[in-house]
Amino acid sequence: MWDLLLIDCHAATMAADTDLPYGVIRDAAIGVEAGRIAWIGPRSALPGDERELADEIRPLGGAWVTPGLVDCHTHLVFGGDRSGEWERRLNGATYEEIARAGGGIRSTVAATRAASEDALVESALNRLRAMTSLGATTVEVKTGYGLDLESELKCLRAAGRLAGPGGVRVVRTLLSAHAVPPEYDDNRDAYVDLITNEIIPAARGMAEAVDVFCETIGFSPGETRRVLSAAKQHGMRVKLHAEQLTDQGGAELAADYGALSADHLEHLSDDGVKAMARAGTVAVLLPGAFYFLRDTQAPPVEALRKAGVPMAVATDCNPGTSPLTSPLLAMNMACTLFRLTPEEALAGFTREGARALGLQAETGTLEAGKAADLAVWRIDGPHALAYWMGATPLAARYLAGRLQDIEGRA
Ligand code: DI6
Ligand code: FE
Repeated sequence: MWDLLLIDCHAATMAADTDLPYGVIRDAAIGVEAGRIAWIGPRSALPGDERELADEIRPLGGAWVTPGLVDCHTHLVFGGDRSGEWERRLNGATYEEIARAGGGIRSTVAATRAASEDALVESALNRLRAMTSLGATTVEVKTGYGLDLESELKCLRAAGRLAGPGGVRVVRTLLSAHAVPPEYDDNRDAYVDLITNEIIPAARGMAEAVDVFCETIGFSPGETRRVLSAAKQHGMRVKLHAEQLTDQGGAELAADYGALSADHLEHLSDDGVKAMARAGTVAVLLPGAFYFLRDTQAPPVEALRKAGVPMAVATDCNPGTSPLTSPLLAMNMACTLFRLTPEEALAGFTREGARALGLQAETGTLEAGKAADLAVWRIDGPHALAYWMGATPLAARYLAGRLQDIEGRA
């Protein structure tokens, strides 16, 4: 006997092993037991009398059910924000003036260090609730604004505390190699030593993966290798911010290390595409940062598609380059700016987002055996999710079979 049977709905399963667009099942039924999908298929194929199959039957009024959305790249935990700085820039302040006034990423680092763990949880929860009200059930959260041992661990603890009140799965990533903090300005190597010798070992058991901002204004390929090697030594998975502003060969490097994903990729080369295809590294596309920076070089989507590289899409929610909390708007931007199809955009926020986190066996599609992480929508069809800009079509959200308030409070 199942705990719950959802009926009077259509399902976009996003399962990979079907030729049907979106893996659609019209007039579907979904049986849930112990938090997992016990059965999914056409209602007409249910293996018995509905009333004898489940303790509770819930009709969904013709709604569409998709996998709960997976936002696989966010920097959700940080102190302050940079909206004032953004306004000053639009009023004509130069980059130097902003930097001299302590602006930019360093102002977020200062605010994050100064914030209590409770304050970080509270501000991140506000942003998280915007995401969950639009269907997110799994959210990756990176550190990278603490940049010292204590502050990075504080951010990891804060991220871990989002899961319960947010009603989401949280996957934590250590991004201490996001920027060199001011106190190491004259000694970058010592900061990389701190990451490899102290922060990574201390973060073990809290962060699932280690990430590096591999970029001219971030960390060099050589520094990146040092950090990723340390992560591997400690049994952690790796991912990379690669080729966002310039081609550093980061995608090849990510592939060498068997990275879960390489993210951004605006300046990805053909060799980078090939390396990612070979290694099965997911390409995480982040159109929010592309838009907010008014970038003009889009990632090579057609080459990625041809090479069979899985493509995820995420918000990159961060105070500097992507103050974006809407998975649906990110999908829309992936279609308009990067020319993804609406189906690829939804796959990018479900199946491939889960793959980018190593969670493909657990969530990201509607298939028997996976967690019953579901988003229920009032829409004409799954293509409509990437269509509206600013719509709020979510009707309900389930995490491991449990109905969540759509603001994310359990
Ligand atoms: N890529 C970016 O664009 C930023 N971080 C990253 O890895 C910028 C983050 C910030 O300015 O706060
Ligand atoms: Fe990022």
